Amino acid sequence: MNAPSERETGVGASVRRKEDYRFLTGSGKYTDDVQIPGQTYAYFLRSPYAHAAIRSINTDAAKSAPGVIAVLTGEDIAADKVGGVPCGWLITDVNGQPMKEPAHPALAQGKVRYVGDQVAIVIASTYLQAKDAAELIEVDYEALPAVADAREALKPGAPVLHDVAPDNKCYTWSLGDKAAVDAAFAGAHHVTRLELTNNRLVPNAMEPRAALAQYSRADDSYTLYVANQNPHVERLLLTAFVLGLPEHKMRVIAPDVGGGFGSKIFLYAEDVVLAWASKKINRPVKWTAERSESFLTDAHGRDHATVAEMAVDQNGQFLAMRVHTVANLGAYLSTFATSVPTILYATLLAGQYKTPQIYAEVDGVFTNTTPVDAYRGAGRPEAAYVVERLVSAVAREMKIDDAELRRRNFITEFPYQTPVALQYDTGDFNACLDGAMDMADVAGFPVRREEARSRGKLRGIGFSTYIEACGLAPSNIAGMLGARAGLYEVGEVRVHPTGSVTVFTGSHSHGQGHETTFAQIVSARLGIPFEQVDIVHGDTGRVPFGMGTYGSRSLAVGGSAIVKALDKIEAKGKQIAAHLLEASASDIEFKDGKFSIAGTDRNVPFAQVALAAYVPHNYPLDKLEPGLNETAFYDPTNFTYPAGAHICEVEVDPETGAVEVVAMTAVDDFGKVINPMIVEGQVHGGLAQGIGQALLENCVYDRESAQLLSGSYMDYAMPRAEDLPSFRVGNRVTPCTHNPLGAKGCGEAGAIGSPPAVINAVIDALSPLGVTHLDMPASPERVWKAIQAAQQPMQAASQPA
Ligand code: MCN
Repeated sequence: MNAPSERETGVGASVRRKEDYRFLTGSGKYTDDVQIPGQTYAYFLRSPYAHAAIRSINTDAAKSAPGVIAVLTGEDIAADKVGGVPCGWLITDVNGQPMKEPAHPALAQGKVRYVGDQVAIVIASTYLQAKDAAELIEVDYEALPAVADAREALKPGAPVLHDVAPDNKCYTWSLGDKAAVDAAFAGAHHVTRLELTNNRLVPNAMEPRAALAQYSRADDSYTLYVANQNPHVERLLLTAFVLGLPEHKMRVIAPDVGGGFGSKIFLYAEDVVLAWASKKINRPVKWTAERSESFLTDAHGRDHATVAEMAVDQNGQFLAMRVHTVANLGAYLSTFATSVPTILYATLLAGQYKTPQIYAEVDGVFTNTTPVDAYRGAGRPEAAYVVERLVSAVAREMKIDDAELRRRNFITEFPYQTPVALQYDTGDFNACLDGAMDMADVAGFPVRREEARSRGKLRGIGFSTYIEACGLAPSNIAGMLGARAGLYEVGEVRVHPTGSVTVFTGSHSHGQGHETTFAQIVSARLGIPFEQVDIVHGDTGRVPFGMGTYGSRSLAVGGSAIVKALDKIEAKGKQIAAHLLEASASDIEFKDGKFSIAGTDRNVPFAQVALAAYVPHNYPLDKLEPGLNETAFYDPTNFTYPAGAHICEVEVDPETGAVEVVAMTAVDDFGKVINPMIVEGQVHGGLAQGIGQALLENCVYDRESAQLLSGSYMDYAMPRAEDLPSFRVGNRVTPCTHNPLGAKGCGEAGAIGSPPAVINAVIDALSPLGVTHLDMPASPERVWKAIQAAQQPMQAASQPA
């Protein structure tokens, strides 16, 4: 393949991902690929009970099993005073008190609280030796009653997980003016009320979690290779908050990471145990999760039970919205668990609409289930689902066209201050809806519906006009809302003497193509070939302190930090060029890779300026330091607000309840786009996950025993290619007003906008049969039962008395 021309690699070009060569040829280097001489292997013994007291643990037989180097338990880790796994976001309860924050020991101490809780680590020369030896550990459990459902856990007499939270409540949190909302409801023409479940999901990254910890006695330091989305935060939590070490004594490397979807943002108990154990045995220790361990222990997503109401006037204008959500947090607080159903959820309940008053109340609840935390979209899919299901239900009940009702209520002027804290900077919601309706040929739908009917199929159409907040930052606002970390990003641009460039970014790419898109930005700005730019990420030993990747922040925040560093490179370059050209720096222009004196053809190319900076023979040393290497930290003033219109068409087989997505259209506004092909890929992936949530995926616990029933791909249905149509994807652009790229995030939008579009379409298909409500996933069984239940009253009514 010929090298692409410069024009084809600029900002806005669909450049093929440079990282794909190594991924597609099997040359990627993932944590499990790292081999360190003398490395040992760990197996975690996990609780088979959802809730039990540990009476005793006997490890004698395991310790003398072949190949075993150590067997360590909660007692050992407590004796070494290793701290518990911390939570990174403090939520303040409605009563003004801090949330309940129970200890989360990295190895269970006295009690286990979910199936999969770590009880012991066995370290041996091989993984199979460790696994075999674990079978010899005798744990005397006293089984306790367990609870998996968050609403059940709130009932009096429910099993109690933590002494500090006797009602199993971590917090009750609220946002908005309750009295004003109640008053608006009292005077409303119509109220629509829905009870919604947002199903629990398992993240299912392609690469399971893995970590390899190495302690060096030589300088009392640690190296941790870990499949993680934000290595600096992992290091900060692990050193300062858990192990009590100075940060510089640990290097965290997150090499190639095979997908995360949020589940690898967090500091996990396994990482703590491995780092601690590597010092204890003075050998490197490696652990890679088996897929069944991933099901049990990767932080799950969603799991909300919500009652949502919308008050409207006679014209369908929204007057107020009232939402109560019970959010399942699982057995312990994962790193960002507390922020997901609060700050990242209720602040998005305005959606794209001018609803003047909104009140939301959220109970965060402990249950005997795997901890729940951010999963692609984190809070925003839950909000979009509530808002968009509610809006379509209002349209149905008021007999107003779905699109028309949305348009009547769209926000059209910006900036717009919502009643739930956020200020949207820009957007054009009508433009996205127009685009999506054209692309989806909404006008032709009645004909398609009739044609489907002639084949015995019920065809439905569903809308979702979502908005989300991403580019997670700014630090001061996040701090006010309880974040225990900053949310800026860092970029270092290191120009080499010959003019090629290495960029060090605090963002982490685990499938998003940063090595390509960030290189596009740098090569376009410096006017150097795309191939002369390399992007480095994921190593605290090489990259300045950054905040990692989640909340679709990498381009808007991390990319902007790189732009700020490039600004400094250009400014310094101009001074060097002015010296070389014997001109004033204020007369120097930088364009197409050349510094020139304005209005003349006298210029020096970028590479010559770089060389002068490193070989400063002819250089203004009295005024300027040598070298061309600049770092910028960028903390934005607002979130970015991607928004769009998703339209889904389904066909339902009324005999079997099977739902087929026959068309899926997404027209989104991500501001300025760097690489349309990568963005389209991100949308495709998000849509697949959103459709998966709407129709297939469901994480199910047994109500009595709190055993995970959907613990493998035999029971947990992942979407496959045959479940998905060919997506129709378009975009509209309103540039973000406050970052230098004008870009908004795109990484989660597909998963946020699509689930309500799919369910609205299924309900639309079934509405002639009298079905008005369905929960996700709309599995054939559920749909069939809903059809039967809706038809029974009709049949009963037609029976003679
Ligand atoms: N981009 C662009 N123009 C825009 C917006 C983005 O060209 N206007 C490009 C970016 O430069 C980047 C990609 O699109 O290459 C995604 O950018 P962004 O929206 O900033 O999202 P992040 O890079 O921060 O990725 C995080 C986001 C999240 S939160 C989840 S969850 C998710 C997702 O990305 N997890 C993923 N997409 C994923 N894709 C893969 N393959 N694997 C995951 O784990």
